[in-house]
Amino acid sequence: MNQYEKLRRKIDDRQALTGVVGLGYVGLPLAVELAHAGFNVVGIDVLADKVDAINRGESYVQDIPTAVLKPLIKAGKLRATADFSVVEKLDTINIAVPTPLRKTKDPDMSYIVRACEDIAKHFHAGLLLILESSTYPGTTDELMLPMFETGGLKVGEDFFLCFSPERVDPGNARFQTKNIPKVVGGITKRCTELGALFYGKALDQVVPVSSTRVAEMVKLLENTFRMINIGLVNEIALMCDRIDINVWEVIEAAATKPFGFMPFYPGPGLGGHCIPIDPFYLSWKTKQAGIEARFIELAGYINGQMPHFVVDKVQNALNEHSKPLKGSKVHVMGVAYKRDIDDVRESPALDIIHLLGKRGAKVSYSDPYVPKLHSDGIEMKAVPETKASAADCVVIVTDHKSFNYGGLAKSAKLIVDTRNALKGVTSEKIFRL
Ligand code: SAJ
Repeated sequence: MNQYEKLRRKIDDRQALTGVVGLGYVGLPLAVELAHAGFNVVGIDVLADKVDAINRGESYVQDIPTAVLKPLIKAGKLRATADFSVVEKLDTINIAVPTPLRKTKDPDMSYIVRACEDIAKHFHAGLLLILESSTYPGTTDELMLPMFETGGLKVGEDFFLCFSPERVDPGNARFQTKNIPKVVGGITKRCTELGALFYGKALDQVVPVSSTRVAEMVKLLENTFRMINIGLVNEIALMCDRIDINVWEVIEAAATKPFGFMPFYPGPGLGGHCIPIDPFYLSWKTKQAGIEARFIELAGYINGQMPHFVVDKVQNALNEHSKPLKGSKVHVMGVAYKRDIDDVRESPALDIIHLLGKRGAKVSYSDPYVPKLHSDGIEMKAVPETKASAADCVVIVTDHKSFNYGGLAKSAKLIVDTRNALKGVTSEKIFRL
């Protein structure tokens, strides 16, 4: 029996010992689904505190309650380690490590390279290896394949290599790892077959594609689509502001079109660990191939201008009340990159706070999900939202559902609303995007 047939059987019988490298908001939910499907799963992470928390059955990922994790740990279906030598016993490995951007907007491949180097030390025939981290097309075949096709091992015969984009949307109550269709593409047909068989054992729907590059590109199209449409609607907001049209009313009416339109909403800028990042993995790669990704660059520019636009709005609102921004108290409502989560990565609130400070404003913030802000040189503690009424101007940056918008509309002296959180409330003191 060859490696393909052996591994096919192990996966089919769920006897394959499964590894997940990177136990974050992607890796841990995947590990849990694989364990629920009956695989024996070993989570591998370089951070000891994550490994220890998981082995205590304590979840640190929003979408995986401890009540779901603990029984799997108790039953021995899932365990975590920082020791990569476990790879010698594994039959399958999913890699879900970060792929951030460097300050120069170039891909930071260091996490993928380190994970692959750690795996390569214990690599062996018979392994199915699947990269899930969002990255540029060509990563799997150009960067990973040569690291594993060594010592006579042949991909598609002795081991199997795939790419499968993660589509986790933290906090999404409707779509979680199990019911989000899973795209997977292999270096060879047999790689794709084994990847599809593997995911099919744990997830509701698998979408095999013809190659790793197609699978890599699928993810980038999905997130570039969002980033560019957000850039478009932000530009529409700048236009509407200039010709005094309520952009929110325009979008709401346009969204009644039952086909051929998808609403996006203007905002204070583009935050998060996917949308502002992934498109620049694509433009970095295509630039090497001699193609300028002009839409991505333009949308990146427009989205990047929104924090400046918001601070100008604050300055103009204060001006209407004969107050200079310099020396005024400005209170920021919400600093997470989007509503009802605690993640501040790439949050436009950070840029807005920086810009306000640079122009001499005295800045405070409230965010029930972010008690302390310790990022990008900002060291602040959240204050209760009731303090907003003491500010000369309040700026709603993240429209958490839990904020008391009615109370704010009554008590605040001035409000700049970047999210239409005060939809339908008319008042001289409210300035909208
Ligand atoms: N944003 C706008 N206007 C919009 C939509 C978003 O300004 O109309 C801003 C948000 O405030 C945020 C940023 O863009 O700062 C990104 O928001 P997002 O809704 O795209 O949320 P993310 O970053 O959590 O994106 C994730 C992505 N999921 C994956 O990459 C697996 C994305 O593909 C999902 O479509 C998105 O969640 C989602 O739909 O919630």
